[in-house]
Amino acid sequence: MLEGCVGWPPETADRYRKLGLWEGRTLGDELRRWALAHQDRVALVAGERRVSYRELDAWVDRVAAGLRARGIGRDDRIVVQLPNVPEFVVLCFALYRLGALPVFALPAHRANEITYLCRHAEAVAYVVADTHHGFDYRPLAEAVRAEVPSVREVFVVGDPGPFTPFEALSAASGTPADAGDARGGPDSGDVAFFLLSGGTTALPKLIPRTHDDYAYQTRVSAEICEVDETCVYLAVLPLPFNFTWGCPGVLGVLGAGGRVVLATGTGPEECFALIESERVTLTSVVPTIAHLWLDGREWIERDLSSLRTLQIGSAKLHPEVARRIEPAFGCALQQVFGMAEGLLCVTRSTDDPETVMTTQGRPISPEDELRVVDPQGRAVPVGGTGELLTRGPYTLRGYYRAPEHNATAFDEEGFYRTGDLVRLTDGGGVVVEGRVKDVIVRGGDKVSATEVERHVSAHPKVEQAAVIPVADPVLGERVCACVIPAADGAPSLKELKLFLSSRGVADFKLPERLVLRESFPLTGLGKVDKKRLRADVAGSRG
Ligand code: J2J
Repeated sequence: MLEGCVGWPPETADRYRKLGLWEGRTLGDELRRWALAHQDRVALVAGERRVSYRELDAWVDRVAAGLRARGIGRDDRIVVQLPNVPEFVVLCFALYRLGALPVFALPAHRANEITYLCRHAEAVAYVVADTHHGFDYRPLAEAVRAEVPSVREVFVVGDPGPFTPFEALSAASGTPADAGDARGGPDSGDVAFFLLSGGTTALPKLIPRTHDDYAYQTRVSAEICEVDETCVYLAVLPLPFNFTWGCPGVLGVLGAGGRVVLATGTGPEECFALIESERVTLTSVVPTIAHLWLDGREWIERDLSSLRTLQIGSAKLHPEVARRIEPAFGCALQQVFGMAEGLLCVTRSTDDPETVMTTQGRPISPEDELRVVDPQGRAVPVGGTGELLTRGPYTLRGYYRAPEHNATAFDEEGFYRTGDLVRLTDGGGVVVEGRVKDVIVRGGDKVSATEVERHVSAHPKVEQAAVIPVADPVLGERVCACVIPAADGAPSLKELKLFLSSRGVADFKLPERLVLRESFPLTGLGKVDKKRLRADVAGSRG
């Protein structure tokens, strides 16, 4: 196991292998098998570009050879920050083949997040697009390079500016990627890549996912979602999101010989046009996008009859909205409750409609273990609400290089404390009732309150800050900064936003509401009582 990672206990790993859950193939090998099986079928569609399985496999080999020629190999970390372009898929599989480890950054991340990720992972390279949605990533790359000396190389998809063009990686016709180098190729039990946690800590945690565990997750979720060769998946959400990459997402659909269509935005006009023209059968969105699409359905004339399933997850989908999906889109709704850390729950096509409308599904694996506990850690009877703890064949046992955090994020039996408050139904369904973790779910984006507090508190006009969610009809929740001003005056919301942006904080984390207070309610232990603060703020106009 890579330094800084926590594996499954050997006897547990053995069991998962014996049960045939972990099949012993790396993700790079998997693509080779899929390419042999599906040859000239179209694997990827992006605008006018169509890439067959065979072409994808060969492109991956060329890029892997190019990376290896630049000294990138097994266990090296590479921060990948690309929008939904074919190069994302190609690069990740090239790294999987080399045993080098992509760290999945979101396109919305800025210097604050990227610098941290590069430093924490001691990344040797950083891969960006030239520009995306009006943002130029090259100056960001320059700033990151200046800050983090381990980053030797920056590769750019598009106009490279001062850096190496991504295209240069595939120019050389080297030896096949799996010819290996001195460090050897990866083993299926090795870490394949890092997802980011939507976590609670001041800085995002890195989630190691192994080849075995991720291959299992994507294969099983594809089976449950009845994905086959006829599946056309529209990747609407960012590719680096676990939901899009592997639930079943890109990997599950490629594994079944289906076709992946990459969307560049989430708006109903673009997405409906793609669904119509590519005859999309499956896609996955967050509730906020589902809302926009429901509205869009009223004025955008498109033929969406190819859609079979719309997956919705990442934030709570309210039953009233859930009930509108099937009539509006003429397809089945599938609720998805997942987390980058592992556990994935989905509703099934065979579930009765009430279960699909009112639960967030049940686990995809019979080996997923779920416990619902009260604040003292005691089991709550079925039907009661408590914190969800889980472990299983694709749920992490520890964050990367985070021993202190791991000591509290997991219990002594290796169960991961999700921070979600849930209730289990008699049928084994999970209903998400709330959360105990200090996170704001804005649309599908997770914002750590602690992280934003750290930045807001650094403002000279802020004495103390507490960041809380406020309810919002469109996004579900928005970020609200509650501030006790410093003696010499209070900051305005605009000042705070500019201040956080200047610190390189991603836009989706910026407070959208500011509440000034002379003091905060405190708990018996002297900590800010956020529950009361939330109730106060909800009951006032700021
Ligand atoms: C309520 N809260 C939900 C749901 C996730 C599939 C789908 C989503 C994610 C994801 C994912 C929810 N109702 N249906 O990784 O594979 C909240 C919970 C959870 C957190 C995880 C996937 N679905 N959530 O959203 O790592 O609070 O993963 O713990 O970004 O999102 O966030 P993240």
